[in-house]
Parts: sequence; C-alpha cells; structure tokens
Amino acid sequence: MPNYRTKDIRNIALVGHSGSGKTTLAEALLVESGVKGEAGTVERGSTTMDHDPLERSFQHSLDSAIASLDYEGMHLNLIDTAGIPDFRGPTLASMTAVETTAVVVNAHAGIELATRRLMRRAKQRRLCRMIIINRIDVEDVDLTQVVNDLREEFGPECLPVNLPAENLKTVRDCFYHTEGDTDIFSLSEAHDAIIDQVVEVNEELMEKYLEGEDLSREELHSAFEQALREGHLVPICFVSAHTGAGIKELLDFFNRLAPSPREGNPPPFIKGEGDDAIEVSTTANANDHVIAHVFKITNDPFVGKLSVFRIYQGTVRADSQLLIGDARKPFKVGHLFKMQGGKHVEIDSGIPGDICAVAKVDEIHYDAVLHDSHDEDRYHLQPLGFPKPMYGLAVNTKSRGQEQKLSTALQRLQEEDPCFVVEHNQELNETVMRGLGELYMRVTLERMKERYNVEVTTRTPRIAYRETITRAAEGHYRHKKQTGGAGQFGEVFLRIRPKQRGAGFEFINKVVGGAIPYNLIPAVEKGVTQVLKDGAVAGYAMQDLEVTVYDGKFHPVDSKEIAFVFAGRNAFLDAIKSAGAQILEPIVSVDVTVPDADMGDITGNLAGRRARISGTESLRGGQVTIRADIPLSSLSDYHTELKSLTQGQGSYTMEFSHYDPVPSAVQQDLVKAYKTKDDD
Ligand SMILES: Nc1nc2c(ncn2[C@@H]2O[C@H](COP(=O)(O)OP(=O)(O)OP(=O)(O)O)[C@@H](O)[C@H]2O)c(=O)[nH]1
Ligand SMILES: [Mg+2]
Repeated sequence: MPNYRTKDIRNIALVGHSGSGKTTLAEALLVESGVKGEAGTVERGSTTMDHDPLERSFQHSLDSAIASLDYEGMHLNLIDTAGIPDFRGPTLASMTAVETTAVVVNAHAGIELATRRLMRRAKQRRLCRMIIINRIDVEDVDLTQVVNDLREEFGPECLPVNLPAENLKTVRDCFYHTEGDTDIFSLSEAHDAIIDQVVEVNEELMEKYLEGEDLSREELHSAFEQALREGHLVPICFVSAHTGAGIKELLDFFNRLAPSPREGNPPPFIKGEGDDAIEVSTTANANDHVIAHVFKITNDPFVGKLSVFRIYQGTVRADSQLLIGDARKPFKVGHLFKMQGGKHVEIDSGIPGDICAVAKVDEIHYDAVLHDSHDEDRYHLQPLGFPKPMYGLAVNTKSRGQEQKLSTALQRLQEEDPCFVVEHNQELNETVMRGLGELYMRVTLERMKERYNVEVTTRTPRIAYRETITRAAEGHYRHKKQTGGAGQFGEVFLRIRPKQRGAGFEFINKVVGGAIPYNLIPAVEKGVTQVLKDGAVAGYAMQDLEVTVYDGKFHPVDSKEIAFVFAGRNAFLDAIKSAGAQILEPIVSVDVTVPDADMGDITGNLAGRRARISGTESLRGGQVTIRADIPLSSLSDYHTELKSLTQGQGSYTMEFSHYDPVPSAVQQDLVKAYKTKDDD
C-alpha cells in the first residue's frame, strides 16, 4: 500500500496558453519537493514532462504528461498539458482526472486565447479553478494590470492568495496573514478581500467573522474548499518557474487549500444509456467496488501500450482482475505503475483518488471504465464534447509492402488522442487522417516516421462526388461473339429514369414471356451495378435513378451469364448517353464561430466559396456563429484561411447535408480529368 491516504492526494492539471511556462513550472515543483536534484529546461530538452524526443526538438509539449511528488505529507499528481491548440485533445481529457485545474498565465503576455477557452471549459465541467501567474521575474511586467484584467475578464471572484514581495524574489501569503510588505497591492486589503469572499458561502461563518471573532484554520479550510467547489472563488498565485519565487508557497497552497479527492466536485458518472440513463456518484472509499476511468493511452516504445486511469473508488491491486466496460471476461492487472514523465515506477496497489497505469492490455481504450464487479457494468463518464477534427490529409505508404505497418501506426495514434481519427473511404479507396490542424498533422507524420518507421505521401482528400441522370432514356445492346466452338450471345433492352434526390437506386425487371430467361436476369443486374459503382462519365458512383429491363433475346446454347453481364452493362451505358448525365457534389452544413468584428470578412469569404448563408446567432463574449450550406470541395483550405482571417480565433464544425448538382464548369473539368486518366 502507498504511504499516503486519499485525503493526502491532490490532483492538479496545469493548463494554459502555449509558452506560459507549464512544463518549466512542473520542473520547479519537482525540484522543490526533492524529486529531482537539478531543474531541467525546455531548451535543453531535459525536463521530466517533455520526455518525448519530438517534444524535445519542438520545445513544446505535444501531449499530456504526469509526474508525482511528495511534500510534507501531501501526494501531488501533476498533469502537464500541451498549450498548442492542435494538441488540446489530451489536454481536455486530462481535465476529467483532476479536482483542480490550474490555469497558468504568462505575466508578460497576460490573458491569451487558450486562457479564456480553458477557463470556460473548466467552469463548464464544474472543476475547482485557480490561476497561476508565472514569469513574474520578466522585466517590465505589470502585475497589477494582469490581476485587474483577470478580474475583469473572469469575474471579481478571482482573488490573490499571495502577493509578490522583496522585488519579486518571493511571495507572501495573504490568506492566513494580515500584514507584511508586498510589491503590488496592500497585503491587508488583499487578505480582507479573500476572506470576505470565502465566508460568503457559509452564513454562520460570516456572522462570526462580522462580529470580529477569530476563525479557526479548519473553518477557513472548509469554507475555502466550498467556495472553490461552487466557483465562488478563483484563487490567484504568483510564481517564477525560473527564479523559484513562489514555488514553495505554491506547494504549501496545494497542500493546505486545494481539494483532495474526497472534496471538490467528482465528475458525473452515468449508468445505462438513453432514457434508462441515471446519474451515479462514487464514494472515494478504499473498500468499495473499484471504479476507475481511463483518460489517457500512450504507446511507449519500451512497455508497449500504457493505459492511464484515475481511480474513483476501491483499491486496484497488481494481483487483481478488472473488467473493461461491459466486457464479460476480466483481465489480470499484472504490473501496476505510477508515471514519472516518460518513466514508470512499479507499485503494488492504487487507492481512491490516485492516478495509475497498466501495461499491455490491448482491449482498454480511451474513456473506458475499469471496475471489478458486474454491478458497475454500463457505467461511463458524462461525455466531454471534444472539438471535431476537421483538418484532413489522405495518406499512402511511400514504398510498397508497408501497408500493414501504416495501418498499425494509424491505429495506435488514433488510440492516443480523442481528436485524431482515421477514416477509410472504400468508395474512393483512400485513407484519410483528421486532426485539429496543420501542425498536428506535421507532428503526426514525424511521429509515424520516428516511432513506427513508416513514411507516407500525403495529399488533400478526394471529394466523394456522385453521378446521376436528369431525364428518362432508352438503352440497347446486343452482344454476339463467335470464337471457334461455343459462342456468346445476349441482348438487352432497358429504360432509365431519374429518381428523387436521395432516393438511391432501383432495378426493375419487366421482361415477359421469357425473352431473357429468369435465371439470367441477375446477370443483367450485375452488369448494371458495375456501371453504378464505377460511374459512367467521371468515375464516381451513380445514385438516384431507376433501371427497368423490359426486353431482350437469348440463345439456348450461347447465352451464358457473362454475355448478359456484358449486354446489361453496355445497354445501361447506351441509355446514359442520352439521359443528361449530371455530377453531384456533397454539400455540408457549417457553423462558423468568429469574433463579432470579423463577421463581415468571414461572410464575404464564405460567399466567394459558393456558400448559402442561412442565419447568424450572437453568442456571449463577443462571438457570433454563422450558419451556411457549402460545397465540401470549397473547404479544402478553409481551416488555414479561417485561422489567418481571425488571428487564430475562428473555428468551425461541419456535417454532411445533401448532394447538389455541380456548376457546369466544374462538371466539364471532372469529366475531362476522368477522360485523361483513362487515356494513361
Ligand atoms: N523568464 C522566465 N521564463 C520562463 C519562466 N517559465 C518558463 N519560461 C520560459 O518560457 C518558455 C516556455 O516554457 P514552457 O515551460 O515550455 O511553456 P509551456 O507552457 O509548457 O508551453 P507548451 O508546452 O507549448 O504549452 C521556455 O523558454 C521557458 O524557459 C519563468 O518563470 N520566467
Ligand atoms: Mg509544455
């Protein structure tokens, strides 16, 4: 058993804009608590959290990483996350595993895009929030301004629990202390402000306080914890990860005031699906059934697949067996680990509130619930609502024979990030990977090369156009071949007719009197279906039409199946020639969300992409959503353009809507491209 208990655990996710100093801060905390003797740096690629070779060369975190430390009886599990928005899948997933989200703000840059987004996410998820202002050592920072901006943007509940002092060399606590010299604000005023805010959550305490009575540490702690839990307080701490100012005080803050797994707002578990679904809560008791949630999967070059989970109740032992979701059969835990950046430390058991990992269990997937009794079948965590990956790239192996390797690599990468998906389009015979942006794709390609030894060629994904017809027509073909012995004979008459958009395809047999024997009709249909699948004018599948075979001829000796496949196929092609062939393109419905000020530019740009705008909706926080129907083919570079038109602030979601005819110029190009391909 570990030498700490559930009440000693603190789970904290460090989130924030890229470059705010999360990885460096984690390093400083590990050094302060004695886990490491000397601090590594992001520049030298020697930090605990950025352990992946690619992170070290990019000098940015590209995935979440976990490390633990022990400090004066507290066991702290820290999750360092990636600030670059393309990598926010694992960042958001980490937020399910903690009681406290610490949003790190760069004192020099102030509030940045990710600061807002992450504060919003943590609030929606009812997590306890705090703000860490880092880089206070940087010259010319205006810390008063940063605090005022934070309060204006995120509310007056954002209040300092300590203040920088001695020329930014240290910080002084203003929660337990009432006086002392500081570099900004007055310590006694800051003290009154935060105590006022905290006691507001508890009437009894408020009365005591107003009557001038002293409040005990326990009373203050429980009111503080309640204020955090209710979002009535967002404490602010100051640090410099470089000079070490405020680092010890931050550990003291985590220890004394941050919620343990017995406190805070545990995430909502749901039992069952649909109308049967009920919300269930967990107990944090070591003797109850095990309930744990997998919030991270990594594929480690040495230990293989590692599934990282947070235990909500019960004790997970290395020699025990666990069930995955609704599976009937359990797996044996075997080796149980705690993570220390890229290293793993074997342990014998995990207690409620702790974060652990198991190795080499293939069946575990992200978001799985692990448990040890069928009583907890059908448990899952309330879905997180990840951003949908929109940036697509079609991939092919560079050299032959690597297909299996590529498919394994893609499958592994897909396991690791809920915002990375791989689609295989059978119709176009192409594999498309989708992520949150271009940088993500570049890193993924590097990772495939470095970790899985697969090199690929990439291109923009093809569009699944379709073909149809616009008027009814007749078709006929007579197939006759006499080669020495047995000949081939088959003749087919058919008519074709357009159907409503979205109605699909129908094959009708109206042959009477055995003009084509009954057992050869499927051969005719087979010929027709070949064209349907391969297309007639541009190589795309056909839809929304009906084919009626009504007459034909056969020969008792020479009419074999193959002859009627051929005749059916060519009779259909003959009919299409005079049926006004039309190419259809997929139309998607998009919701584009941008700052108000960019609305004009964005609607103009959408119109230039053949979009039909159907409405707009103002959102809180100066944002607006524009709704439009737009051809999928006009969106190939939209991700990048939207980012540049809105300084990175715009985003969009899309969903397939319907098929529409393409403009005639596009049709001519597609037909021409198909013909030249055939000529090759
Ligand atoms: N002067 C100063 N520089 C800092 C401090 N903390 C971090 N830095 C520097 O800021 C840069 C970014 O730091 P990181 O720790 O990589 O930032 P991050 O938030 O982890 O960034 P991402 O991984 O991209 O999300 C590095 O060059 C650090 O050395 C600090 O307290 N003071
Ligand atoms: Mg980092």
